[in-house]
Amino acid sequence: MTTLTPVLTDTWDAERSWSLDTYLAHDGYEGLRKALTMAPADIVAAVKESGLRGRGGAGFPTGMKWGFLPPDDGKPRYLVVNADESEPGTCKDIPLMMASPQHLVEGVAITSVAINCHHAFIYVRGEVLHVYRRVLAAVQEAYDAGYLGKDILGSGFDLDVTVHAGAGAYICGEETALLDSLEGRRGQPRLKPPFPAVEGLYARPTVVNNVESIASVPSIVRNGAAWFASMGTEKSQGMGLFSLSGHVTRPGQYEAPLGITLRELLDMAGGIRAGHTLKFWTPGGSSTPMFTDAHLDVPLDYESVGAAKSMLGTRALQIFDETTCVVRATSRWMDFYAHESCGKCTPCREGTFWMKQVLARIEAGGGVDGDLELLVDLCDNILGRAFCALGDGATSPVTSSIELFRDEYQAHIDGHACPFDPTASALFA
Ligand code: L3W
Repeated sequence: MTTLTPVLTDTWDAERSWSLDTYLAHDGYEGLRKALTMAPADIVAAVKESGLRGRGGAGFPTGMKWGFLPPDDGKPRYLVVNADESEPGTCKDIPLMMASPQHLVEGVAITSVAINCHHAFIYVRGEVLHVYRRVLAAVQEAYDAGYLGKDILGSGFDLDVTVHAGAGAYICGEETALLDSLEGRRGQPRLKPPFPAVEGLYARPTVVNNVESIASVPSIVRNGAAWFASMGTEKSQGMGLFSLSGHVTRPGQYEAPLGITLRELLDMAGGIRAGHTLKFWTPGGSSTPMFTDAHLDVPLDYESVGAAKSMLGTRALQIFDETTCVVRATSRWMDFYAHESCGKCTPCREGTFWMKQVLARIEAGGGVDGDLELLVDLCDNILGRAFCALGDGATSPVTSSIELFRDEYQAHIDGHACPFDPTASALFA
């Protein structure tokens, strides 16, 4: 693990980095102590001023989201942490929760004080049993030490935290599907508005935030909004976890200020695997349009990546060298989207299934003239017409790969076979 801004990753290399003792030795819970002396509105104001934007993909301003809660009517309001990390390539929240779960638990406590919530939930992806156990243990340690439960740190503030394991569905990372799942129903997205901030869990005002967003809160309260805002760029402030995977010498999580470039990250990660060259990469997971070596110097902040016609997303940088067949990669991603489509809306349910079939036949050498136009047409009929972001996201690898590598698709169709040696890439079985 390499870091330019050791905040979220400050203890990752320490012995028993996940323990409360290690966390306390690194200023752990100083943020909560400070928060308990502050007016809740001042905590919200500090997070707004810091510029922290949602780290789960959309980049929505965190403090503004908290500010959307209606005035407190004395009835329950909830904090729900979206820990259902499952976007292909996205691997930051699970390592964070494994290496330093107390960052998250302290963030949950501070956020709960800020929004006057007395019952918070952490919704963890169900297949990853070890992370569920790790977070459960961290919450128990915090209860035992008086950071959670009744009268935390003698402040008179009560907070219970429930750790909930999902059942393993990508759709449950969509915030309203997550809420349905948490309520015990089949996870499918709800119509928005109302947004969860107004009507969320059990139809009560609810803040839903990503793990990394909440884990960033203690450092903001401890060090001040100006400190956080001094990192990153003017509109994309602070630091974040960048996950490098694929054909890179040292894959893993790299903590760095927003605005760093892939070229700089590759320097830290030992470059593309020896003897090979960069072909394409995703800036923020498979749902973000892909980039090529022409984008090595694009600053990885929300604005610059957007201006380059992609999205920063979850900063999941999946790196592919020249041995990788882009049709094969896109086809594997589509297998995922078709499998994970919840089926609620027709464009996504039918469109992903149809695209999976067309991509599979092109990959297998059975593509026909007109298939590329058909794929683009399918994307046009999903984008902006699906019920939630999953459908839109599924179109990104298709449209961007056809735009950037049309000749490669055509070579599959004309040659009636894939021109690549699948064993050379070794990434997609
Ligand atoms: C109150 C308003 N709240 C917006 C809230 C809203 C949500 C947040 C962002 O998609 C993206 C997606 C994936 N009053 C509000 C309001 N809000 N207006 O702000 O909302 P939105 O709709 O922009 O985004 P979203 O539905 O949260 C998330 C992309 O992330 N993504 C997905 C990653 C997947 C994972 C994973 O594996 N867990 O992170 C990657 O790029 O495509 O664009 O809270 O309620 N007026």
